[in-house]
Amino acid sequence: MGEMVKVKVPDIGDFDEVEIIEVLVSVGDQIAEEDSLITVESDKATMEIPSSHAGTVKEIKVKVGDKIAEGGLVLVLEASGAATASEVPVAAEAPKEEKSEPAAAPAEAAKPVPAIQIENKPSPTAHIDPVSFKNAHASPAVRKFARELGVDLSKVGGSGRSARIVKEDIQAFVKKVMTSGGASVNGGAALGVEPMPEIDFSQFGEVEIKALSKINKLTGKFLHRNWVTIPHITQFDEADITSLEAFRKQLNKEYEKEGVKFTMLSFIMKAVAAGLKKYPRFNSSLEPSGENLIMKNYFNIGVAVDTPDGLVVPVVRDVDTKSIVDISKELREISIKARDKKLKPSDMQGGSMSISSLGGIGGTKFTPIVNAPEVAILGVSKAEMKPVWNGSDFEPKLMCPLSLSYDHRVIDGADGARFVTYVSHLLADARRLLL
Ligand code: CAO
Repeated sequence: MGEMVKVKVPDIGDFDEVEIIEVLVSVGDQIAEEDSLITVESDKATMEIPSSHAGTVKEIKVKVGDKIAEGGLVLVLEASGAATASEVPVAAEAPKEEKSEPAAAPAEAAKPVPAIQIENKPSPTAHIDPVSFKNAHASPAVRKFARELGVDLSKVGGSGRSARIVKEDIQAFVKKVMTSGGASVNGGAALGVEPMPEIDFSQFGEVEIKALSKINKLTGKFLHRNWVTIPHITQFDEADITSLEAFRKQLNKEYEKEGVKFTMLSFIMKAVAAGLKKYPRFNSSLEPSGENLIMKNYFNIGVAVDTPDGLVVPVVRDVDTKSIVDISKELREISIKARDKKLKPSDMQGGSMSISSLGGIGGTKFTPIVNAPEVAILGVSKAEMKPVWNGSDFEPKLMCPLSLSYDHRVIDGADGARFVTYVSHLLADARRLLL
């Protein structure tokens, strides 16, 4: 029979007392030297305390939730091999890396430190449920490996004996997460939610695999990022464009010979530029640090254009200084360029805010996704004649649905409502666009 060894907590640096968040071994376990025994947590870090001896665990003297300090008894071990001491603090010797440290800081090098510091807070593995992690069937070394990689053991299938999780299972799990699209398609793992299952749809009927276009893939990535990282609010309104529509039709007749076609969008672009002047926060970008807003003094409007290859958003510059005639001409040019795939990357940069108009297609309302780094986008749907109460009668009015989505980190709800109301107000009487 081997010698009984009392395994105690070593010097754990500057911490008086730390909480045990995990007991990694059970009575009867055969453990090797350096296997982790418990995980402790201070307010700064979590650490695993390894064993200084190989042997069989005979008695565990601690449980999860206990507070423990240097010298506290962790367990009793029946040592195998050449252990002779009867009371050995674990890791009482400086870890190997410290021995090879240059002598520049001798005081530090001589001081025993926790053997493994696995993560500083905030922890990337914060979503790991400690109970299911503890209950997972895996050795201390495998647990340690999983913790280092931030893998939740409860999500890993075990291929070892009695479904024990082995190191290769964790490697395969990580590989699967990394190759299954990470944050793009199945961002589940990145978001800490279940990944999308891989389904063989051919079991339900005939299918065809069609590759996404380059534009589809690019816009998909950006839209996904914007959707998950920007707290969106969408504010709806309806603009009375009855008189504007009459004016537009009249202009179209007048400019027919010159080949200029006015669409509602040109007027809406002008109204949005005026809205940006009145409410400058809509013409800003949030610094990635989240510390500052970059306020812009230019008024460039991005326009979502539907092309056979997917959605692109060219930018019309200086809309505030351009006439409706010029905006209409430019809108036509960029739509043609977009559909002919002639847009340069610079044609799609530098927007203040974007407009997505589905008015020529149909639908009553929709919630557009903010085109970051912009902070707002206006969706326009198909105008319809509606009976509108004027105080004494219902009047037929051509009402155009507007959907303003904005980044709630930058824009408050009240300003969202003010902005869209202001745009509606301008569109209700186009003369105001001249002001
Ligand atoms: N209400 C009623 N009719 C409208 C309208 C509205 N809000 N907006 C446009 N129309 C009418 C136009 O006046 C035009 O009719 P006429 O020929 O009788 O004048 C017709 O619909 C077609 O307009 P259009 O869509 O070709 O032109 P546009 O200037 O309104 O829009 C463009 C140009 C490039 C924005 C548009 O062609 C387009 O690509 N839209 C799709 C944008 C998109 O996909 N957005 C989704 C992004 S989010 O996934």
